[in-house]
Amino acid sequence: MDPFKKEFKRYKQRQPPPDLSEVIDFTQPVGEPFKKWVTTTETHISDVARTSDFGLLPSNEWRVYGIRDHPGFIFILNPFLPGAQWQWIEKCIKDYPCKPNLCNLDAHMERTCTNTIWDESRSFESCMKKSLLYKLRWVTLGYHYNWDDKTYNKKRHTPFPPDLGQLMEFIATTLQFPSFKPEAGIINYYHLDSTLSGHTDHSEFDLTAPLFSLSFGQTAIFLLGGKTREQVPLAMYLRSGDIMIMARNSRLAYHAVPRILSSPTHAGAQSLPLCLMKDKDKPSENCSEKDDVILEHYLTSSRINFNVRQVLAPGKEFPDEGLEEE
Ligand SMILES: O=C(O)CCC(=O)C(=O)O
Ligand SMILES: [Mn+2]
Repeated sequence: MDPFKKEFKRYKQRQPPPDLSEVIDFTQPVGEPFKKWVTTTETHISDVARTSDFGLLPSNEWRVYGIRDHPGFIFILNPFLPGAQWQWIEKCIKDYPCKPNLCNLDAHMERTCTNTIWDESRSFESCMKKSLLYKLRWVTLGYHYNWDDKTYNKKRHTPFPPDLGQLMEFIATTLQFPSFKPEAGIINYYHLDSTLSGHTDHSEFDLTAPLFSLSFGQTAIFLLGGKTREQVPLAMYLRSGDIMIMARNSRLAYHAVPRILSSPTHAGAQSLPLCLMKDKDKPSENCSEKDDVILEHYLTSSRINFNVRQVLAPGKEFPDEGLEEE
């Protein structure tokens, strides 16, 4: 078994539980044992009015880290304003699964039925886990990744959601990637028993552009390896709100999610991460109380990750073979 797979299996295993003492925890001060790996980076100050529009802290307050021996890997510790992650979580649950975007459920039902995933979950009341929402595994945006042949195709394209595109361009510019174009997105929906095995994301034509990844809900253990499976990966926590970027030398690094961890239970019930706890005295702006209950129920046992890629090199079209297909 290669070293990447070995670490994947170690963190996936439930009994006996794995030793988590070497999982990099960016919420902790960079002391022992992590200082041998972690470096800190300053970001420049961006337009403060725009950061708050996106629900982000002013960028000079972001805590930005790198990892020694993984140049091009960037980690931003939850830069969202209190409560602001919900606007993006709601979009991932209510809006982005709808057409014209594609999702795993399209294979099992009329394509337009996936427009009603959210409404359907509202009718399930006490047994929400039986609803379609809990069967959602992925949504693709923009140039839709084809899972079977691992390609993008010029014809499998719908407009990238403008709100998400603007968020990604803003984050990219703040991190000094001003020419990044959000052209393809994958939203992954994980439950507490989900995993994602080791892989590289190499199907985009422009592999010099960074890949941006945002996480919401329950915590993942994320493995970051090197260019081959022979390099022993580092493990780190990806928590709600955290942003991770794979750029330059790390763009083609092997990575995986061997484990989703649930937040500590409260009074015997599964709970939300602290940063998602709502102030019960303040009603949500756009959501009814019932919507809040469904969203919170979902997030107590789920993780949402969206990752956004640039597919084409600046000014370049799809290569010819892309035109022939479909
Ligand atoms: O869930 C994650 O953090 C990683 C997702 C991922 O690697 C992918 O969709 O290619
Ligand atoms: Mn990936």
